[in-house]
Parts: sequence; C-alpha cells; structure tokens
Amino acid sequence: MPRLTLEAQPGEFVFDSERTALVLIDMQRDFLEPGGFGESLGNDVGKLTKVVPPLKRLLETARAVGLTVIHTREGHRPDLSDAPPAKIERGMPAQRIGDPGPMGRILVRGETGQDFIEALYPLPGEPVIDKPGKGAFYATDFGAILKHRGIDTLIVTGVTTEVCVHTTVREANDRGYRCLVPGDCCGSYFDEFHEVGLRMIAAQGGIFGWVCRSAPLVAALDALRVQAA
Ligand code: TIU
Repeated sequence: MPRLTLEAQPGEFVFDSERTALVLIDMQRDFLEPGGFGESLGNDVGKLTKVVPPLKRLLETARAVGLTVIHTREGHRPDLSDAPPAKIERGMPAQRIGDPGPMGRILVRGETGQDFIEALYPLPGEPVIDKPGKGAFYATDFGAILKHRGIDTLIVTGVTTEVCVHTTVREANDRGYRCLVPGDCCGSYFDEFHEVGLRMIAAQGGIFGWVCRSAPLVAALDALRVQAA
C-alpha cells in the first residue's frame, strides 16, 4: 500500500494514494472568467486566477502518480428543470441563470461558460460530475463512483473555498471520507472567507478535515514516483 504522511492542520495526515482521489471543484469559465455566473453575482473573478498555477502543478503530479482525478462542474439543464426557483431568483444579479451572456447561457450545461477552463481541462477517462447544487454529492453519482473505485480519502481543491469546496467537504465528511484541503489550490472572491473557511475545516481537531499547502503534498506524491522508478 503506497502510504504517505504529510504535515497538515490540525495534525499529521496519513493516506493511501490508491484509495485517494484528487477532486477539482468547479474550475469553470463561469466562475473564473468575465461574463459568467461569478461576475453576474457581483464578484471580481480575477480573485480566483491565482489558484490555477498551484492547482495545475498538483493535478499534473496526481496524474503522473496515477491518482484518481475527478472534476465537478456546477450547472443546469437547458430547460432549467433542475434549477430551484429560489436559486434562480436569489439576489439581484445583472444576469441570471439561463440568461444569455458572452460565453453562452449562464450556468447552463453544454455552454462555453459552463465548461472547464483550458488549463485544467479533464483528460479522457477522468470522471466529470455535473452537479446542480453546491455539494458534489447532491443529485449526482459522485458517491457511487468513489465507492466503486474504493476511494476513502479526498483531496478537495477548486472554487470557491467557502461555497462549493466547503459544501463538498462537509458532505464528504458526513459520509465517512477523510478530506485534505490544500489551501492554495482553493480560491474565493472574498479573502476573509477563504482564510476563515480553511480555519473552520481544521478547527476543533479537524472537525471537517485537514488543511495543508500544496508544496509538501506535491513533494510527497512526487516521492511515490521516485520510489516506483
Ligand atoms: N458564488 C460562489 O462563491 N460560488 C458558487 O456559486 N459556486 C461554487 O462555489 N462553485
């Protein structure tokens, strides 16, 4: 069993790489590029771009050592039948879910804006979870895919820290998964929510999971590759 040990908050994180999945939450144009859902909610989407280089490095390392890699994508059916009216109507966005925008209809499956950013695009064979909610488990086959692959540990990354990353970590924690969150591979439109969101995960002895930086995680995974060579 390829076991790895990592310094993390609130303490050492030990995991088996064969039972671990790297999960990229919603690295979509709709959240990271102008003209999409994130901007329609009044956010500065430029706040999220710093996540891309460290996450790309982690993704490439995970792929190189054969970790399971899973991508999620928030969005709705073109007829919006899976979009709760309360979600569509909420707030005062300039453009709402389903409205036309420069990247196609906002947060609608199959539209350019709803797709992944180029730098982190899934490879063939990497599962893509289309999710209508904030959490990756709600109304998806994410749990079934993890179960069939024997996964018990999730490395959860992506955007945004306090919304879809947090919701997924909470859902996973309640289902018995051990979650590690590399903080610099997550991003928020709000610096303080990002910081506090990470602290909330690791507080109280790791109430929802563990938090680390990506550099030691990449180094630990890389060491596996050296051992195998
Ligand atoms: N608005 C916001 O911060 N996030 C979302 O709506 N979805 C995700 O976090 N992906």
